[in-house]
Amino acid sequence: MTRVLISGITGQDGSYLTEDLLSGGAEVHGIVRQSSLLQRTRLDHIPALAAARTDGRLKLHYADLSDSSSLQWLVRQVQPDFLYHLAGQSHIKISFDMPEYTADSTGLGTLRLLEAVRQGAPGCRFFLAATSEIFGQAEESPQNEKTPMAPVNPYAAAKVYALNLVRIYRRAHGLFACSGILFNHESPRRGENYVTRKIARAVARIARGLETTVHLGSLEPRRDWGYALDTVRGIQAIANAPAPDDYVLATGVAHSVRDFCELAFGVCELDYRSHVVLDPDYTRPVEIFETRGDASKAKRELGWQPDLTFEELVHLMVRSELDALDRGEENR
Ligand code: NAP
Ligand code: F7E
Repeated sequence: MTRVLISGITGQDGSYLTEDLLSGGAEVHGIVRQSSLLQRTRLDHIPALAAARTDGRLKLHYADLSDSSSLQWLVRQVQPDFLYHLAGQSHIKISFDMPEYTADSTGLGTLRLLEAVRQGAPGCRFFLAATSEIFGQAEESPQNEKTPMAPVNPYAAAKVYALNLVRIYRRAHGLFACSGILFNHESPRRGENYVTRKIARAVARIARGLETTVHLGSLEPRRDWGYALDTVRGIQAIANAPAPDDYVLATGVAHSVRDFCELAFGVCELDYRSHVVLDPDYTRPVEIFETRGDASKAKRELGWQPDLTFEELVHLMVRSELDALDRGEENR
């Protein structure tokens, strides 16, 4: 049975990846960190996961990206065939407020995990969730694996460090270390302080009369927004490729925050202009105006391409928020 260790199992991507891996028959081990609440909202409600915890195919272990000894111990104990490294502080505005913490969890956390693999399970395939943010405001569009790295925020700088480490460990130590240069990917499980989920949630609450406005930063930035489940399929294809390499995963199409608002409010026949309040609290010291990825290498070498369109994604996210409200629940 394939044994997989996931850092970031409680996050958006980690929860989808876990469902996929369990349905494919793998044994999944997840890293969770100590907190005052035991609720893990993206995992707790999934019946297949509850069953897998009972039959021992899903195990959660306490560790932290800041704590080498727990990571070293865990990798030695589990002896994973694959390690999907998805954990870290990933919010860009917060990375300006907490640059040192971001560098430690996202940058050094990757080093600690790579060392744990090199010393304790050198045959393990290591996957890093890298990001389109490494390109900053790129001079070329769309961006591909050869586009120069030019980070403009502390999160992106930490991911550049992490991606360089993956390349170094691949070359210097012969590890199967690979990465996905992931463009934005969204879903009903996206964190509530990312713009797509924030808008989808607000639309549902406004439509049901619970709120009247949503405060946003700039509406002009454009992002290559894909669907998290498509990305999670791509991540697995990269980790299972014949040789370790880095691949862009993207849709190739960019839309503005304004486009997202227009469509999302449109699902409930609302006009975003009556409900969106521009608020400088949600702008950033440096903004990237457009990201757009070229995933032709992943398509050519791995046969990967995204399925869900932008319009379908927006509908899915708003409908999911409406359904959760109508069931009397908060969405996970
Ligand atoms: P997410 O929902 O924010 O999940 C982050 C995960 O990391 C959570 O499980 C979190 O645990 C865990 N974590 C954070 N700090 C940790 C620490 N110090 N020790 C152990 N675990 C820690 O992120 P996501 O959207 O699934 O993204 C997954 C990865 O892809 C991230 O590395 C992100 O940078 C990268 N990425 C994402 C996107 C995107 O559009 N989603 C695009 C490019 C790259 P808690 O639940 O305890 O907080
Ligand atoms: O912002 C603008 C904001 O925070 C998207 C992370 O997963 O993808 C994500 O980073 C755009 C930006 O995602 C608000 O300024 C306007 O231009 O949803 P976001 P992001 O910054 O693109 C990359 C690829 C990652 O790797 C990251 O980990 O929307 N925006 N108003 C806003 N953004 C937020 N969050 N909140 C607002 O109110």
